[in-house]
Amino acid sequence: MPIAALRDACRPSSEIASNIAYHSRYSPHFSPLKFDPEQAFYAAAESVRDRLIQSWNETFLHFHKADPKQTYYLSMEYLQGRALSNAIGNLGIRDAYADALTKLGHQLEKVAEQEKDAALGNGGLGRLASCFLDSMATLNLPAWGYGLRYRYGLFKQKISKEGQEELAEDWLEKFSPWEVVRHDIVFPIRFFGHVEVSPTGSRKWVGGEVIQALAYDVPIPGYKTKNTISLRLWEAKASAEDFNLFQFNDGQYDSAAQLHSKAQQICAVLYPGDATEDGKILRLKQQFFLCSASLQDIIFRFKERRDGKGAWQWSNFPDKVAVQLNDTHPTLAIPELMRLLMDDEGLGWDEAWDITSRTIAYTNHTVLPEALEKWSQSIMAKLLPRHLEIIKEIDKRFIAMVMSGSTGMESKIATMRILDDSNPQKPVVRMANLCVVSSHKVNGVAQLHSDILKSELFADYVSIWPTKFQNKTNGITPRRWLRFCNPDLSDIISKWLKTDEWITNLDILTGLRQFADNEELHAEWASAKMASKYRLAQYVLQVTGVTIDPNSLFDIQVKRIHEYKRQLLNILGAVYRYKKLKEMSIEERKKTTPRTIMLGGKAFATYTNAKRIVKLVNDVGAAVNNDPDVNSYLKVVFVPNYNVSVAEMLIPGSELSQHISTAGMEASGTSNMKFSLNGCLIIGTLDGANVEIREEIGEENFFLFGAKADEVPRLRKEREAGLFKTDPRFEEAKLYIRSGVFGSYDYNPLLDSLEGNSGYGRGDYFLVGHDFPSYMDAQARVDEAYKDRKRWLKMSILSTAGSGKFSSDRTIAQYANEIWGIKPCPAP
Ligand code: 26V
Repeated sequence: MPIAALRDACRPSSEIASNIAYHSRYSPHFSPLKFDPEQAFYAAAESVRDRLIQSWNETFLHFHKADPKQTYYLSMEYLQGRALSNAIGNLGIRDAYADALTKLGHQLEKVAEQEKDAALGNGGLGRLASCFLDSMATLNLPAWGYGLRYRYGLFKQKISKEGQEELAEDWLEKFSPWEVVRHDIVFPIRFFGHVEVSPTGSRKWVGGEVIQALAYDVPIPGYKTKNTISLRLWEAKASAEDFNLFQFNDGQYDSAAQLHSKAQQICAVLYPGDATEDGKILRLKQQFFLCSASLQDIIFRFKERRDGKGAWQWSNFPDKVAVQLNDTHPTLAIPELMRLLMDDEGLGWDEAWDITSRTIAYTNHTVLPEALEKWSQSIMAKLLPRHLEIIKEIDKRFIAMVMSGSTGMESKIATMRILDDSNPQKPVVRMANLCVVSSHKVNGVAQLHSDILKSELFADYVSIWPTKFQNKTNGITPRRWLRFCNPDLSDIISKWLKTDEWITNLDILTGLRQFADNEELHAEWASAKMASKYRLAQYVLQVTGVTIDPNSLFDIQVKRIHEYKRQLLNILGAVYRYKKLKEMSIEERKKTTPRTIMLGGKAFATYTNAKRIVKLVNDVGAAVNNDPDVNSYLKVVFVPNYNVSVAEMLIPGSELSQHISTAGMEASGTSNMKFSLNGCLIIGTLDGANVEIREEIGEENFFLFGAKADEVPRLRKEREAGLFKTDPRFEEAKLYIRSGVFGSYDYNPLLDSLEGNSGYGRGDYFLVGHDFPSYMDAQARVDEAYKDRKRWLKMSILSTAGSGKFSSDRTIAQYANEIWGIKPCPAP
């Protein structure tokens, strides 16, 4: 826009517009020559940030004075996505900002799109952490998030002829307006070195390299409340004393700044490759960096709040502090808290242990063996010598406890203990075992998953600690995942329920059930869905060049690419559908339900089969979409670079979503909840939270197929014994790909993973072949149901109506009451 208009806006016709204009003049992004959407974004964000900082300071002060018990959520991942729309939505000033930006010649949507996603995470676990922060703030809970400030977020996915390419995602390129650097909050973090024993027998970790952890705070506003909490992200830096000026002046530039470059490596990327020993050390460094910085900060705050309050005791620490470990990545918090209490504060083992185990609780997010962390003892001995000592002592005492005979579990020690020395060449520390032994509560993330933890993974511990294990079914924030991403549907819901209270009390969505057959609602519901489908079609055209038809059924599967999530099942189904369409007459084709199948998700860079799947989806898409015989009945699209913002676009426009993991393998899934909440129907297995979604929305509204979790072990055994009888449709689909219809890339290695009879990772371990026929039958039921528009709309309304349980407000309230023992503390 012209600069003159900016000047006009400064005449305070609206306080917000002039505030934005003010920031635009003083922001580092301002150019006297232009005020483009990008400048408008930074100026608007900074003006919102001012408000956030104010309520944030007030919240902090209130917590400080009220001194309630407080929760600290430790997570290596946060998938915050964009913050502008979320912040103005939560603050209830969205319309005011839209008007103000209009005055300045801009459209809020376009301005908001300028923001880069903060993608400091990988998948569901990271997004869960972000949904939790939103709920903690909204429920006025005294809670903080702690994480790492990665320089580069999760990689940007580019799709080329070769398949997936990974590019560094420079989310900080033009700085993030949402973080506040806290130069006053710095803690030293030690690595390597050795343990010194004093004449009195006390131990101290000394030497090695010391890197500084510097805090960056990101304010997290609650929905329509003053409470604004913190996500504190640590950045690693070396201090000036570590810069060797003498060496530098001598021309030894690299060695002069050695510690600086080591510090930079720590927060460079999320999940650096760990194939090499150096890679493993770097990952462990990251984990320890998060744990040590956060605990030093927590202890500092604990002491600060006790200051001047007369006598206080360390034994009260668990009455003031709850630490939640988001999976095993922050497990080192356990030995680090022990170390800080014993070596720095002078407590004895028993007292330190009592405090630590009453403070820490652990959430398990996966039962996949390859994702259960095991750290080499030799690496730990080098990097964290004192922590390995402490872990060994915890292990020793645990064994003694079990051997005392009172538990009756003596024979199970080998699998239950923390250290695994079974391979003398490579003894390891089992992080999940350390968590279970040291935490006061352990929880899974959906009922089925929690049951599996109790009956399989952690079964032996249950007899020792029957009350330690809990379930906390995951949830999603209804603000971001319905109110803000799907305003049309939200307005319809509020209109029919005659209230917008569902935004903070999602259970009242059940009120929609009484209107499930109402034709007026059907018309409004359908038109909101259609508008979202048009928006999505435009987006797909823009990012892939493929035109899709909003009148076709929009069928979406978006999630990390992994064999257990079975994107292969989806694409084999699409291939079979394609082949059948090709064989049909024109008249027959006209009777089918036209479909647009969309897939998206990132494959871990070193996960070869996952990358092959991405390539296959793209190759199938290229063939199908360019085949004039069938492309008005079927399209297959790979949506590149799936992230939070892309999800916000896809989910409102979805009609069918695939959650089709091998039963027992998906701990919960959370996108299933997002789709369902937005009136999308689910085709899925009885896995993770699908089970509960189906219970809530009604089995007649869920397209179920596939083996059940308790059948899977037997089916695998049968497969290994060569007893599996394949379905001709499954063979046909594989053969069709092998025949080269989808290009010259060699798909044999990928398809071979679905053949044979042996062992983990081979012989169709994920049971794609077994579930294929029932999957195809379920897909046929989908096609039929879609033809009956009334029935489909009813099912869609009932999906939304039954999604109330899956609010992260419910999840967080349960954590607060049943694990953390914290209460709301609303700022006045
Ligand atoms: C991570 C990785 C990373 C390297 C490649 C292999 C692999 C396999 C699994 C994982 C999962 C790590 C934990 C995780 O992200 N779990 C997810 O947590 C979500 C929130 O609870 C839950 O909804 C998902 O079902 C679960 O997979």
